Amino acid sequence: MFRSHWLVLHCLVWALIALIGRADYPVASHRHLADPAAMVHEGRVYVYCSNDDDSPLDGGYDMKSLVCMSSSDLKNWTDHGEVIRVPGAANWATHTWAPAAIERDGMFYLYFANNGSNIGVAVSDSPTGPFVDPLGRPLVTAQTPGVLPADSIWVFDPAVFIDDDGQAYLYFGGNGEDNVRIIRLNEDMVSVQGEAIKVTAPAFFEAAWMHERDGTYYLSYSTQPSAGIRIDYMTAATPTGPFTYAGIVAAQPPANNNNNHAAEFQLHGAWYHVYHNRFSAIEAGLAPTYRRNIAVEELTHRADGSIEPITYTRDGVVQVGRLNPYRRVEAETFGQQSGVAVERCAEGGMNLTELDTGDWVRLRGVDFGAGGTIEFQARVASAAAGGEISLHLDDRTTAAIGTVEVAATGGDQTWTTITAPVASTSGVHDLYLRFSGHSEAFFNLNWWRFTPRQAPVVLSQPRDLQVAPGQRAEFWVQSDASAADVTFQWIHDGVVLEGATAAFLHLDAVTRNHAGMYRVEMSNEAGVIRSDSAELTVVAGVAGKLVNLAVRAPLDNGATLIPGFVLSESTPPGPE
Ligand code: FUB
Repeated sequence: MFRSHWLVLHCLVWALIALIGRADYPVASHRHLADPAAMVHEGRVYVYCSNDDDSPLDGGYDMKSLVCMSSSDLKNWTDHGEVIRVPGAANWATHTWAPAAIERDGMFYLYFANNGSNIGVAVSDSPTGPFVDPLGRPLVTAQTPGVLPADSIWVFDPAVFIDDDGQAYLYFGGNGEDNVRIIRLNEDMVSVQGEAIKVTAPAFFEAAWMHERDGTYYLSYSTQPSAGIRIDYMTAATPTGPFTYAGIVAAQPPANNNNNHAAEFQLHGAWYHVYHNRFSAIEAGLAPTYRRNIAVEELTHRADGSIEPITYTRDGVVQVGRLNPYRRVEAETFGQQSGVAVERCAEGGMNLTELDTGDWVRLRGVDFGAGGTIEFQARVASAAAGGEISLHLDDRTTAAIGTVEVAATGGDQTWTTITAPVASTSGVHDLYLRFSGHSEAFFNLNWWRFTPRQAPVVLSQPRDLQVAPGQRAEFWVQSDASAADVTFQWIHDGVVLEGATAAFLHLDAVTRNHAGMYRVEMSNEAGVIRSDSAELTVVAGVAGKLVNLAVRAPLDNGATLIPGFVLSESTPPGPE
């Protein structure tokens, strides 16, 4: 019965793959990841996941590490590798399931489930770790005041949230509708305050998650198998309730199985839903139960604050930003791939490895600007006979715009930078890096970049924003200048903003004093360029503005064209 069920599903998925052509699904196809938790920090979303590649294929969730992926555009994802492994980083723990992470005062706190038994916390000064347990014991156990009494509670699946007043909360629990728990965290984020609060959620199974929007607190969770393993939600006017059941965030995803786990997050003004299913494993012909993968969809809040149930797509979300090829691009950043693997790099971060002839990575929406390219640089290491990287635009079978030869460097972590001339390229393209070589695993790639032909230009201008008092505003600019050369300086109504020296400008909790004209100056060796000015209007009861309109249209070559717009959200009238 179970086998025939999977056979039907397998056939359906293959039919789907044939239909979707070049779909962007899932987020990371070179790994198996599950239980995603999102943290947005400085214009990127960091998604922390259970590392399903730790588990035996034929059974048991034996994950002992957590992996982090991040993206600023939701199409190209950077693999940061394992950010914690136990028991090394927490010697009392045997497992790392279903994490959650948050930043406070420049430190990052990662909460994880030690299977269903208890919850630990680990700390780092970087969102990508390494994270280490500061306590030497779990943070929350069944003995934590307020967790019991409970009927067979799973003390797991933490979600962490900091409210506007600075109070932090941990949500957790599983296996029964009376088993949701909320406990306050102290300001140190590694100790709890008082007793856990008991919350009842209809058909609650696991995967609690909290997001707040316009003063409404959304507690989402996975329902029990008998209720369809959906992501349902409740709302409240405070982070601790009382909660009222409000409906469905997302049905059981296609190509999934016996659990569902999701998180909601806001990036560049729009909302998203990141979840797991078993698409990659089914596609690869693997037993899928313990080999999950993550995917992202847009999340829409209706005018009354309720959530529009997720529409599952096979092409993911509209790209929200372009990739700048003139700043160093980590090789472990890509949208799609075939045959590659990642590993820790002796120079820091990760590098691409296990390359075989025919392997490739695809970078989505690479903006070469108007000025054209002159050279390609790559940081490579090769213990073997070397090989080559060829560069292709829009399709991996198009004529190469350049090819760089890689010679042996003396070791697979002995790095050197090589260059090759490229045909001048401008405009926005998908970029394929295709690998070939003279032996197996012929070289490793740490990073790459293009050199522009002329002085930098602004690729994306900051846009006008209308924001209600107390809301967050975010301006963003992109130039084709290389990261190493360029310096940013934001200016508000002619006044230099101290410390505003990044491509993003975040203004938390805006007041009317923030209103006015914003521009950024970008300087490099070639001179200074000035962006257009964008206006920030601070007004209570901002009229409803378009959020996340995307139009999908099939193209002749099998790809899908998705022009999209992301504007600021509406805010109901109210006092300042
Ligand atoms: O990954 C192990 C468990 O599966 C998680 O803790 C649950 O949420 C379910 O996804």
